[in-house]
Amino acid sequence: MTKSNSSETSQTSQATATPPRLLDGIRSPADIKTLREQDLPQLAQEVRDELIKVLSQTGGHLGPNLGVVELTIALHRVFDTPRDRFVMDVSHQGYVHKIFTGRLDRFHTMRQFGGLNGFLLRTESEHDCYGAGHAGTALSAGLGMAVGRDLRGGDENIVVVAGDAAFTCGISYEALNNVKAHTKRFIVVLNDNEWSIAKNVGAIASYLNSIVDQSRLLLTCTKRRAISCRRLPENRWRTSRIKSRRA
Ligand SMILES: Cc1ncc(C[n+]2csc(CCOP(=O)(O)OP(=O)(O)O)c2C)c(N)n1
Repeated sequence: MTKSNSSETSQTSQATATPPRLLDGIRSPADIKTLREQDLPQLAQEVRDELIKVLSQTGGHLGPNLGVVELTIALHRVFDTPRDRFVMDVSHQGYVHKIFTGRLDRFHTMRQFGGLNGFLLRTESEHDCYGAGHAGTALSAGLGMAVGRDLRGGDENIVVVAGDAAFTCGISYEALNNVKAHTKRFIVVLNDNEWSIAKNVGAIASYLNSIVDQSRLLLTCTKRRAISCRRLPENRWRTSRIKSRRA
């Protein structure tokens, strides 16, 4: 090969070389915090690509994890596991959390013999504070952790992530009913993607849809000040209550 040929080849290979992934630089949640905000969409896309690439080989909970990519990035930017605790309902949506907590290099072993577990698992990582598998347990488990923290005088955050189907489980209501009486610091993220194993049905699902739709409308109203928020039935009700209290 002549000198000019070899330099052409190296230029071509430089042009076609894949740029390094941001994802490969994420060894722990601390690395997510160092990224610039404008790089986060790229990170999210790389995570989605990784999920699709691996899960198309191993099987696993693809949809629930594709649905929490941005949410998991946000949680790890704001909170500090393992000090703070993420309690994910069912925990089938914990794959992105696994990827961000030092398990990317083993991600291809997901649900294989001797490989990563398809759910969060306390023996797998210090970042997994609770392993589930059953739906509906996260709020109760998280509340127990919050009460324990308060008794100990701790200040870590307990963050429960529960789907809209998890919210239809009886023990979720038992926990919600007890939160106010037992702790003042309890963070619950309702991940309402309108899906359970199939499309979610029932009164709770319709109610959640209606409050999400209302808050979207309210946001639109707030943005476009020209539209009067008083058009919202809920708001009209509130306004009339306020008026009657003032009268
Ligand atoms: C007690 C119990 N019943 C049923 C299941 C099967 N199951 C696994 S995931 C899931 C739906 C979870 O939906 P949702 O809470 O909305 O979370 P998403 O998958 O949408 O993130 C169900 C019913 C289970 N794990 N545990």
